[in-house]
Amino acid sequence: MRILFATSNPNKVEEASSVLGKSGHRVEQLLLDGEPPDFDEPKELGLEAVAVAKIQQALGLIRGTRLEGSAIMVEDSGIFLDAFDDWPGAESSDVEREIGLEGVLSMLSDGRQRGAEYRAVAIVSDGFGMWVGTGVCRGRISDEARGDEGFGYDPIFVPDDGDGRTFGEWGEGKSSGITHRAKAMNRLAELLGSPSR
Ligand code: ITT
Repeated sequence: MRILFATSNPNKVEEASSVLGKSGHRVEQLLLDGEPPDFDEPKELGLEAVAVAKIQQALGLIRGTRLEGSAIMVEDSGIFLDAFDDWPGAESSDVEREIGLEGVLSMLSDGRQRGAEYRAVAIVSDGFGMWVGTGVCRGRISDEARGDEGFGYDPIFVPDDGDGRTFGEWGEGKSSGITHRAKAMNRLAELLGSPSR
């Protein structure tokens, strides 16, 4: 199935394409007039509500165009810190922009617990059916930023299923199937079944 991914983040497209490609699906970034769509995101309501808002807006934007009826995908994700009661969650990109990774590290510097997890909620819809896949990648926040692969919080996130390196140091780790996004995409692949529909 051809799936148009409504996201502004090329890293997400690459990961989704690699996972869903194994099940025969083709993932392309949804561009309207050459640009990824911009969504209103009710971040205070959490990842799932944001993902639902994004898919509704994306389907609305393609209604009446030649893309109507296409399979559209959206995904919302974030990092959840144990020490701060699952903050920043859906606000992860804002926090990253506002205080940076050094800001996050300094908030944890007074001996607070360093457990954390990435979570993702992905939705595919063709305007009739709707399929939802979720995934969690458990880990901890490193003492310092290490590596420059990946994006976002990867230089300070050490996955439990890895070898002690951050995702920033261990780029292949992002394609090993252990990430929140890979798990959400694999679940979607199960739900979507064979690509012949
Ligand atoms: P779209 O909304 O356009 O899809 P985005 O990057 O803004 O792209 P989100 O709103 O879902 O995506 O925000 C996700 C943020 O969570 C992202 O900017 C990072 O700060 C963090 N994040 C999520 N998944 C991540 C990953 O795999 N590696 C590193 N940081 C991640």
